[in-house]
Amino acid sequence: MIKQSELILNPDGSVYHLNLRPEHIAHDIIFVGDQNRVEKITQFFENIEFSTQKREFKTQTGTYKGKRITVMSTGIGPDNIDIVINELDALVNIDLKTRLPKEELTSLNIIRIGTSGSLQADIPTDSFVMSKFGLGMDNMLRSYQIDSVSDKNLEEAFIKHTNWDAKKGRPYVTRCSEKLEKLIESERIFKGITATAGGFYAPQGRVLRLALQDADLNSKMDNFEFEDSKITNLEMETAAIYGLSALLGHNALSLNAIIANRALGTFSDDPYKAVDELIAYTLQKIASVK
Ligand code: R1P
Repeated sequence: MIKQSELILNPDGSVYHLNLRPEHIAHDIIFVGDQNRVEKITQFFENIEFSTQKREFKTQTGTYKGKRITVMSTGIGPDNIDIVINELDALVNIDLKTRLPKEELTSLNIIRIGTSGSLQADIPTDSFVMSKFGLGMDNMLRSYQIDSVSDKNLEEAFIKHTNWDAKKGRPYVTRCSEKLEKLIESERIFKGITATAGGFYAPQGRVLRLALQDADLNSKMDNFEFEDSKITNLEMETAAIYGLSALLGHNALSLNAIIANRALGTFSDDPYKAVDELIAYTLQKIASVK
């Protein structure tokens, strides 16, 4: 039995941070970072059956073209992803009354629609990127036993190429769900490795008043290549989502609208438009599976 202190439930039986009970979520889930983006997606739904918010975790469940979908904001960063994916998994794979893992497990389909900066000059602003791999530089996943889901060869190649300082912990690499990759891919979507940072400024090479541990890291990332895959973009959630989903048996895919090009130093003239287009594209693909 999982102790009360380990799986914390609210008085109404909902999971601690997400404020959700099992009946509140669909098995197809869209993650966004920003809570204000939840309704940008659910505005297209025929109906919304459930809505709640606690802290940055806003959830709405409804129906789009006959398909039940949950849209949820995760806030920023891998630490939030640890909370969101564990609590979602508890909703489907732990009996909250007996506090025991279920014998029959459910796999959720989780698709992140995010915004991100491109590291490659030839991946322009307003394009879409699908993360085939998530390369975690954040260490969150390292608290779990990850050997079964991490790509050691890619990890090693990245560590060697960047001369990665071991004091920052060992980067980890996990792959997207092949099932969702096939469902969503098309010619208009760039594919590659998404690097996930545990912060926004120095962890992504930004300097305001503090010097970087490795000022050349972003340019080393730009020219890293592994079996035809390059690091396309840098954000703060994908590797954590892929790693925890793979460990718990869920299918995950991360899509990003590119709103900045870090290689060229440019920013989209209309970042909202790119995100709206990616939302429309993703919804249509999810609804196509009956
Ligand atoms: C940082 O500004 C946030 O924006 C990006 C990063 O991953 C981070 O969460 O993604 P979202 O727009 O999806 O939040």
